[in-house]
Amino acid sequence: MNLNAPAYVKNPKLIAWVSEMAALCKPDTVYWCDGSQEEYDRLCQQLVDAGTFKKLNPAKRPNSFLACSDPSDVARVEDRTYICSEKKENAGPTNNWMAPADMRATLQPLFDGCMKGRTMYVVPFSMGPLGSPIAHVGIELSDSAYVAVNQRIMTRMGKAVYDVIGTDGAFVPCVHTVGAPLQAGQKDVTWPCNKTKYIVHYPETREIWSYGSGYGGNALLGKKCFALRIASNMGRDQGWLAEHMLILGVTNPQGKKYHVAAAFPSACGKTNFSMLVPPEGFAGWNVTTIGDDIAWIKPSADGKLHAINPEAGYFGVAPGTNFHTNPNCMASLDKNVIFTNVALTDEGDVWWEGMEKDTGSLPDHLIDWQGKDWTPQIAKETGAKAAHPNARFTVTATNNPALDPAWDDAAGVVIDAFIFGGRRSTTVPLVTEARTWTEGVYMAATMGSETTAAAAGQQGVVRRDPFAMLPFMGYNMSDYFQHWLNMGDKLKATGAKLPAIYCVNWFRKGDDGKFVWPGYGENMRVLKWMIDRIEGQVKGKDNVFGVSPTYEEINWTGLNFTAEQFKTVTSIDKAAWVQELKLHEELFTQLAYHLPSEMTATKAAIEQRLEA
Ligand code: SAT
Ligand code: MN
Repeated sequence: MNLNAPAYVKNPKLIAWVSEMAALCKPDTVYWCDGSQEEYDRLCQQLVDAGTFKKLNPAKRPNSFLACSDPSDVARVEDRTYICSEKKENAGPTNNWMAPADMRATLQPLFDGCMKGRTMYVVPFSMGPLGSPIAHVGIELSDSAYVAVNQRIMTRMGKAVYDVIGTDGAFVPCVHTVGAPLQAGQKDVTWPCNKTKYIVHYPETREIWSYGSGYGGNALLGKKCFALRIASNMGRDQGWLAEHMLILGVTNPQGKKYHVAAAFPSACGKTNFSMLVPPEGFAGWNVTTIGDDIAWIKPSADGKLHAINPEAGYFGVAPGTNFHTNPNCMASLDKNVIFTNVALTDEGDVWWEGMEKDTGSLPDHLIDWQGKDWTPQIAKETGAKAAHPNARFTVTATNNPALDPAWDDAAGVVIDAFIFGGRRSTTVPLVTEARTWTEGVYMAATMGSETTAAAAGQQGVVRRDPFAMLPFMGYNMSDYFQHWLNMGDKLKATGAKLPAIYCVNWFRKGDDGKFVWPGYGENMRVLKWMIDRIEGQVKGKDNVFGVSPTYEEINWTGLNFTAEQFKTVTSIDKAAWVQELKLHEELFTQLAYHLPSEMTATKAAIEQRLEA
């Protein structure tokens, strides 16, 4: 078939690969995306004509669209996600694995003719600033125009990527299909997908193959598939870190700036934290966003960790976002947004649960994410949600009023502290600082969290989610712990001061079942305590597993939060911790292969302190 490759594509390996994939997938045509605004507008119009997009009222939400997915295709599918390393032990016990040859044999018939009746979009993208020494490029082949336009927002997408690749530069090949070929004359559906799904990674050959889903991390392959699962393998081999972390800048009233990278599981408020607006009592403090989801972090020779956000946009959870929880995000969503699975108002605007907090009331009528009528009465009777709990917005970072001036800096920003946080209604205190790098790695490794709607399956059950990387780890989890320990040793050897490591939990609940900590902007109070610790201005007090603040060490100006409430969110219940350590033990049993001895030694030390 005619590839129609533009003259500026000069890499023979790339052209040969596209040719091979076109021969396999058998699309009607191949279209090479150039990343221009004209192209974006044209593809969006095409999606409107196909019924996949609804154009929102331009007076309310200029140049914005709503897509509603098939109800069976609304989140990442962890049980269909595979790490196909040559050896099973290299995928480790936390990943699904199949031998690469077996997986290739499984996928071959599925991909054969999978794009019939459709266009294959060739989507060139850079994860990170174009040409940055920390960045890497990929090419995604997809039969979804929805993917092409989302990738233009989420990545640096366009023909400039071919200058980086040149005639012989490396790129990560990513193939994606919705798995819904069209027979001649067959009418398309608005959200094509397939019941059968495979999200497959070959770490040795650095390839990604995705079949059957058009949604989020299953389909926008630069995100979790490349920037975390494949990149974690690159990072291990090349001595850097690919992490499920937001990156923020925080400047104090004297103008001194710090950079913090923070890991939380999906849908636990990374976007909110990265765009935090300091509350009353923090005049002169400023928080700026470098990234909201993923960090690539490379050490320099002088022992500093330089971090970039490999993405160029936010694919954030809409429900719960409002002017109280995240005013900067609400401002970002004013224009040029793609919404997926939120509700449509009678005025042609969007709505999701949580917006009633801004307006004081629920809308009288909506079309919900499944195209059904929604009224407060229907919601009351049936519990129907107007927006799917994992409904998302896709928006460019440059829409964010709190965007850090260095967000696109090729050199990245220097990290002063790491934060690890889970969603736990009990047991884990508001904030603790690790006394050593090893203790910090232990805290991150044993993190637990209640599951959210970001993944298909049951919600609200506590599972171990080491480093918030459980669904995103591209190799054996214990080898990853070792990689972190090695990184610490390497930094120490330069004589540099290591970043501090903190463990946080915004989600403790009281006896009434309500969150005790107000969260959102008030998290600034905890952030300030961390900075005070870095500056040696507060002492904290020793704990069974780290150092925690005293009530007096936190700035409470503008917030009525009593010492009693503080105790509720910071207390360590010995009996609960005995149980918690049993869960750590279970995790370590599961991860026994290559588990660093530092992990069991740190656990023993905690047990001793608990007994004392
Ligand atoms: O669907 S995504 O993987 O892109 C979002 C998330 O789970 O964090
Ligand atoms: Mn995420």
